[in-house]
Amino acid sequence: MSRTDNGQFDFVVVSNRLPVDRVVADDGTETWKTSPGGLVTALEPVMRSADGAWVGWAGKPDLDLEPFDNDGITLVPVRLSEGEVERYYEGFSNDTLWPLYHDVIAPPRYHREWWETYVRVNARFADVAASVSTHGATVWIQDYHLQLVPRMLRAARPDVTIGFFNHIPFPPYGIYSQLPWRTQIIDGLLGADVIGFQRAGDARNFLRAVRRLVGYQTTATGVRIPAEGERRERTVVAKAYPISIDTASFEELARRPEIQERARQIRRDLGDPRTVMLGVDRLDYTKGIGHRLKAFGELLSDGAISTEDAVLVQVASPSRERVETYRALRDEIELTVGRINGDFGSISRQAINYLHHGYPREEMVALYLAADIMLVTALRDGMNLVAKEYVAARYDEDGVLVLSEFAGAADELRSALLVNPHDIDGLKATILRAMAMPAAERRRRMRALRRRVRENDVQQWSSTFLRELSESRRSSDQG
Ligand code: GDG
Repeated sequence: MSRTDNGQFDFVVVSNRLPVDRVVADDGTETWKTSPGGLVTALEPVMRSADGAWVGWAGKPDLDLEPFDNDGITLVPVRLSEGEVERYYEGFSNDTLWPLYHDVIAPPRYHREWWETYVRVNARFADVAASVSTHGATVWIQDYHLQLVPRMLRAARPDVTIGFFNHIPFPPYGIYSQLPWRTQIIDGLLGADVIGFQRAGDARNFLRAVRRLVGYQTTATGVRIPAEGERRERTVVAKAYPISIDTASFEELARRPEIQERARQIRRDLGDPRTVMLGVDRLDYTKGIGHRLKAFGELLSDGAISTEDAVLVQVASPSRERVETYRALRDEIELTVGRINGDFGSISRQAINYLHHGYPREEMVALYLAADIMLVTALRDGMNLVAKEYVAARYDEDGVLVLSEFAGAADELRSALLVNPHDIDGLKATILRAMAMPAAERRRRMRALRRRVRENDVQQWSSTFLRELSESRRSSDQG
């Protein structure tokens, strides 16, 4: 695969955000820094060998930018105005689709103007993707912001092979059917050749919505779209491709002596309690941070644990702060943390170390190493990469992962202590069980978990998806 002279590429990734952040130096010069996400790590090797391009928004409104090169990858910016960011991104993506797809934990808001902007912006992404794709190119579209792009792109460019991956859950039909534009979204997605989901249950929910809304025949792993006019019958694959992390790089960081020293320092700074518990999440209502705090606070007030036994470190990285629901969540969480620390903390020791910051990955790994118990209590989560990162960092085969059954990761990480975070008594009992777990059981469980994250890392994920994408195209060309 190669790049042609007219700015077209054989492999094109399309996502809401480009995988870079703009950095403005003290002297005012602007540069771009690669944002260290798993997706970039997964796709970087493919991008380089294929000389691919990445289409997305640069993160600032009203920026007119030409395509540019960053670390050997061509980035193709899509311009969004201030109003489009408000309606398409903060509105329809993060205040309609996000809560709807996460079991309506927060109420989704339905606004026609948001939808209209979502359609317009999706059309712009599809236009840009079409203009940078060579004849017969492979285009991989990412996530819920861009669900209409597959159909729009297929209409403009029937020659390209189109993959779509949904990073968040796909909700049960009873919930999905609330969406006033439910049929348009299904039609949009069905423009793809392969639609990937995190869990088998998400794919099943999608297939049911297809049957109910457009009446096409489905199989266990796909949809048969009947011939119509000029158009031949074709099959769309819809199944689970659970995403993962760059396992080796987390383990490599964890083995560095300076990071291990930092982990020991963290424990000393916390006052060397017997048990350090850790939560790491974007500050999002889907992550169950409030449920975790409630369980921890009750264990302290019951006298089942004391701050001598256990402290909780909660990293809550800032997220979507312009959306009202997120501002309200921050207030609620910080009120709860303040109450618990006020009731149970002392001058020398706080019950909860609450950190509303983003940290470098090195610090995250030091935290993972410092934590005896990792608490992942999401109320609904596509996958939850934090759970996998904790496991990848624990090359010492110690540490206990408490994992919500509502996170996609629970399908794979069966040797974690699985919990229903709504069951506060159950969560409390599981935390106590984790605290008391004998070393041999911790090791047995952690070994099984580590086997899983080594077998299915993010390179494995992307190569499986892309292989099935090229096979699906080949079989529909022959069909
Ligand atoms: C969506 C889906 C799905 C967080 N704080 C810091 C930091 N992080 C990193 C974590 C992890 C990532 O961000 C978060 O990934 P999650 O999977 O936990 O959650 P979402 O952001 O909601 O991601 C999710 C994912 O897409 C992939 O498909 O698993 O279900 O919701 O990598 O480590 N990283 C650093 N500093 C921080 O403060 N460096």
